Parts: sequence; C-alpha cells; structure tokens
Amino acid sequence: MSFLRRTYTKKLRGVDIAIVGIPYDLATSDRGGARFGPRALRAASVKIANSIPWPWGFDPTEHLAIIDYGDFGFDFGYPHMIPSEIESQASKVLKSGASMVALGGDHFIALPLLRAYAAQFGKLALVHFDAHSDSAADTTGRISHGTMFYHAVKEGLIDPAYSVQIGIRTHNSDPLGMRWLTADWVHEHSTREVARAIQETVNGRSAYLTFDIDCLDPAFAPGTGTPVVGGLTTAQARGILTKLQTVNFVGMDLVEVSPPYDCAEITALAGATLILDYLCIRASNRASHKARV
Ligand SMILES: [Mn+2]
Repeated sequence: MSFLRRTYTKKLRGVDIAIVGIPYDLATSDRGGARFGPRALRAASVKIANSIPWPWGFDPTEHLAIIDYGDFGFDFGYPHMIPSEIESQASKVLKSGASMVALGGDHFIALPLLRAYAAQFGKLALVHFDAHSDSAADTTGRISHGTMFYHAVKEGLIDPAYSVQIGIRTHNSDPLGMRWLTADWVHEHSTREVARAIQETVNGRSAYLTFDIDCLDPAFAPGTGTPVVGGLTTAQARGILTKLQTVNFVGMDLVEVSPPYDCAEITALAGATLILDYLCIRASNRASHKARV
C-alpha cells in the first residue's frame, strides 16, 4: 500500500511532494531492519489517511499534490555505489521541481540526500531530531550512520551556524558549531520554547528536516536500531513540529524505523504521524504564501 493512500507513480509533472522509500540499512552499527522501514511507515500511514489531522484541522493532500514515488532501487552487490545512486535518484526528483519526503532506511541516507538538496538549493540549515549527533569525525569516508553530518558540514552542504540538533543524549566532544537542544533541555522547557529556539537558529534560512525516530524515547519508539533511554515523547515531538509552521523547509527524511524490533506498530505509527505533521507544515506554508500574494 502507498503512503497515505497516495497514487503510486513515477510521473513528477505538477507534483509538490514525492514520498520516496529508501530501503537501505547497511550503515547501521547495531540492530538492522531499517530496510523494512518504508513498508512499515506506509502501512501505518493508512491508519491516519483520509482524515483531518489533529490539531491542524485540514487535510494536507487537499492543498499539495503528494504522490508515492515508490522505492529507490540500488544494487546491494555494489555497496560502495549506493550513496551515489541515492544521490542521483534524489536529484532527478528534485530537478522536476518536486520536493521529497524520504522514508528510511538507516540515517546514512541523509548524506546523499543532502548532497542532492544542496546542489538544488545551496547550503541549508539542518533541523535534526536524534538521540545522537551523527557527526563523529571521519576522514576516511566510511559509510556509517554516525558520521553523515560531519561530512555534511565539511562538504558545505549545511551551515552549522544555522543548524540545530534536538533530543541529543549521547556525547560528542565537537558539535562542529551546530546548536544542541539536548533531551534534558527539551524536558525542562515547553514545546513552544523549543520551537522558538529552533526558529531562532534557522533564522529564515531554507531548512532540511531530518528526523531519526530514536530521538523519541524507546517507550515511544522501541522499533529502532540504536535506542537510548531518556528521549522525547511522541507528544513532545509533535508539539514542537506543529509550532514550526514558519520554517521554510525544502525537504524531509524520517529514518531508523526498524519493524523487527517494533511492537503494535508503535514506532511506525509515530513516524507516519510525524511525517503527516511535516506535510501539514508544508501545506500551511503554501496557504500563507498564497494569502500574501
Ligand atoms: Mn541518527
């Protein structure tokens, strides 16, 4: 089944947002299974399709042309080729004028995606929800789900001065200039204060949203590869996202949903709902833009 019961098609003419699956999990350091994330997110999304999402009060599919592009294809027998294959397939979608929501897959996919987005939009602000900073230093080009944002900074894909990582609760001695709103800080502040801090950091720049489901506490997202206790509740994450309507997002991924470790589709439903919130942000952006014109 497709995401939110959208039409499955490779035709991109007139499309605002293409949902793409990237079933890749060879970069994980612990539990695998995120290659099954796209199908789990699609299945869970059916539960929230064709209804008016709370608290938004409108159906984003009535304001945006959203399709399900299916999954990117690549050959697991040539693992070193996969990053460039993801990048080129993403570039093809972006060049059509459509934006994307990528269904992971492990978090590594964000790096080739950011290469494609930066080629299209220039250096971006990163809004990154995660238990980990994923910016460990790496000078040898390992394909890892723990080093993408180190490379994204060094390659000039993202501007660390306008980038923010939310929900962090593991150590990294060098955040590379990105702002950290740690999980502890989030727990001590309201979702409104967290959203304000994100908006202040992004400061009107075009932004990319990357959401690692392990930002959520394992109680709310057990089905993931590298869970860390002490994370956000689903309600906190939604409370923050629903207050980011004024951020100019150009794309999103939601990664690290690993269905073999999930139970009762808790994790997949959380992920699908967070994506629906993103689609509502994009729809309300468009509505406000139309109103200004
Ligand atoms: Mn991550």
